[in-house]
Amino acid sequence: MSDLKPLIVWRYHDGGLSPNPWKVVIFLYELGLPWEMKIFDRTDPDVRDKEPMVSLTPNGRMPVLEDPNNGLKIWESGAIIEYLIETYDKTNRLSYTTPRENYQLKSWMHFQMSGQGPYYGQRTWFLHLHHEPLPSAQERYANEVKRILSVIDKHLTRTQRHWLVGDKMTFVDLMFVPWNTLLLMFMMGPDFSTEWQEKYPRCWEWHQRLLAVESVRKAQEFTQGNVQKDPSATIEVKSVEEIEGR
Ligand SMILES: N[C@@H](CCC(=O)N[C@@H](CS)C(=O)NCC(=O)O)C(=O)O
Repeated sequence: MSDLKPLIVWRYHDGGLSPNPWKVVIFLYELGLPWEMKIFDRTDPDVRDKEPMVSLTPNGRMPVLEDPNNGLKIWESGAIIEYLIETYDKTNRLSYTTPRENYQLKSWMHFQMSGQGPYYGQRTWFLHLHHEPLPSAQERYANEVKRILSVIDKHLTRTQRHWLVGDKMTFVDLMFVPWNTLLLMFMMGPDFSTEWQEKYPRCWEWHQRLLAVESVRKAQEFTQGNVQKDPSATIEVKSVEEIEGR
């Protein structure tokens, strides 16, 4: 893949912890692709109405991927990951082509995109960003986070497998990592690790297995390295315990 031109991932200037761009970075490392990151300044109120954003995405949310090897521009992290797998995982190392497994992969991919991402995002919003405290909304999304973990835990318990689909790590396992990593950082707080291990042990072990994967470690180092390099963009959040009065 050394003759490839570097792929470009766009994200906002927001401390680098945005889970959806982070998710794409895992795949760029995992597939051994050359890449670079470009950053939009979200303090510019017109950034979404100007070039290059208007040609990249109609939605104004990140990530966006540009592939200079064929001129494609793709938005929505799930679509980006499907593209990377279909284009650059030529040996299907991270996927299956058999119909049963292929559609199971799609089911987990859509569950990550429509279940985990939005619910965890709302948990973050109502805990740290909403203009007034709304304990009922904070609680609803904390319960949804736990429900998502329990879905994964029950599945892994029932199948007695290490991974969500089949008997190898696939792209859908990797897709869940950034949001689950952020759970302990600022969505549920570090103390939640005890509840996670006790109530959802299979899910906890699966997440630990994923954290040990080289591409996951590299993507996390890259993400956290951005935060350290750029203290002005670090997200300042109160602790979960402080907000919930624990
Ligand atoms: N479903 C979209 C969600 C994209 C999204 O919400 N991205 C966040 C960063 S993780 C963003 O751009 N936020 C900026 C904003 O809300 O203004 C995807 O997975 O790509």
